Amino acid sequence: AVPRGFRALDLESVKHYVAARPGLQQRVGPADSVESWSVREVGDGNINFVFIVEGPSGSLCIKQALPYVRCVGEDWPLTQDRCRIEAEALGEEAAVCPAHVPALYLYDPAMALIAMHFLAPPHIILRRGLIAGATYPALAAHLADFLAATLFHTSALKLSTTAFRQKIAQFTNDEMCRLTEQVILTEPYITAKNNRWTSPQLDADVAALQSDVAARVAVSELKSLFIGRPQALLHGDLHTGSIMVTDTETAVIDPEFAFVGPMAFDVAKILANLLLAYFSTDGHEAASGQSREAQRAWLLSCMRDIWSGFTSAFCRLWSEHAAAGGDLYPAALVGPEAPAGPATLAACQAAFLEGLWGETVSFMGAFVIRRLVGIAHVADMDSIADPDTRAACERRALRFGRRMLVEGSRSGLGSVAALTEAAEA
Ligand code: ADP
Ligand code: SR1
Ligand code: MG
Ligand code: MG
Ligand code: MG
Repeated sequence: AVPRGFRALDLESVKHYVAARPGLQQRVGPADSVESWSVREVGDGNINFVFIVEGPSGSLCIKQALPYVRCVGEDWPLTQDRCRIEAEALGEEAAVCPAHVPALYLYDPAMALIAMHFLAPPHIILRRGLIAGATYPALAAHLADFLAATLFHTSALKLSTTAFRQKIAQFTNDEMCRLTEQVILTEPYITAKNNRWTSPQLDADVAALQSDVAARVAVSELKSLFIGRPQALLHGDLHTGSIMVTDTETAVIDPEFAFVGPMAFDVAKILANLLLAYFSTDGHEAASGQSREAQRAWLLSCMRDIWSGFTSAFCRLWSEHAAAGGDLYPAALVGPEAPAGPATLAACQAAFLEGLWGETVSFMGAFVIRRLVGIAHVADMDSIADPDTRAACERRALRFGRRMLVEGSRSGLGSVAALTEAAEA
């Protein structure tokens, strides 16, 4: 149900909303200057409305969840509890990784709204920067730290199993998880009215995917992981549209899909979206006549650096907490005082990372495929105007996506280096 007292804000009413709340108003300007404030709606995501309010003292970002999916309209109702999830997830992320999360100033449950720090220009959505041909030297290290901190500290490697189960309950996020199950893990593999693709160029490719038994088996296994492997509090939608960057800073926004699920889901989503950017570069090169060779090399090195930086930082945290960590690998088994404790810990970590890589590759496949065949595409591809050029990029991505989904880390994709090499082939 829509919360009591809820009203959708517009360009005018958002100013008065801010002006009436001293904690917000003082960030923008004196209350009597409100008529001079400027407001713009900048929401370019699929789901919500985002306002930037600017005045003589500064600025503020207001994000409001209406009771439906923005890109579809009122025909697709969606829980406004996603705003609570986003506020609470931002809090969890900020507690362990404040450098890479926008500060949250207010959560208003009745208005299904959050107020947060405005990531001012030159901050840009990473996907937009990549489409323009940019590279970001600090990105891989920042994302590696974000992934390691958020995934380690919210797992039972760090928490007691009691605290961990409480987190599962707090972030059940049923409707948002069901949305993911529908649009990522089901619809691309069947005939569904939401699906779209570059037609007629990809018609045969999509028909082949939708009669591909091995792909259906693989995506069904992923759905089983998605619903049945609570490992850590995930961001839940960690694509390149959920990251704002400058040359030196990285901020992760939009965790409204947060839930306790398989760690591979977050790791794979960012890697898959970098790979989509990689496969789109031929199209941007053709349109502009400017070489994307250096960006291509950077995109693949960024994927390698995210994986290696994440796994190093994650295992470092795990080792540092081994003597007094969570209930999953208790000190009595793996702590420095336990007989063979350090050797046991190293073996546990190696087994963990091997399993994580296999799941990551398979999820990457599903994330690439859904952006080519499902309801929500990526601007990396959609911005390639010529349909034949676009379809050529998409076909290459679709084939590689299918390979990742079905083969996982088997047959030539056993490491991130092997995967990036195979993507180039
Ligand atoms: P959705 O949930 O609909 O995807 P997002 O949280 O991704 O919404 O926000 C949509 C857009 O609003 C982003 O792509 C970005 O351009 C802008 N935005 C969101 N949060 C901020 C922020 N804190 N600072 C600056 N811009 C933001
Ligand atoms: C209606 S599908 C919307 C998609 O956009 C979000 O960012 C998620 O990726 C979701 O699957
Ligand atoms: Mg978004
Ligand atoms: Mg969102
Ligand atoms: Mg995706």
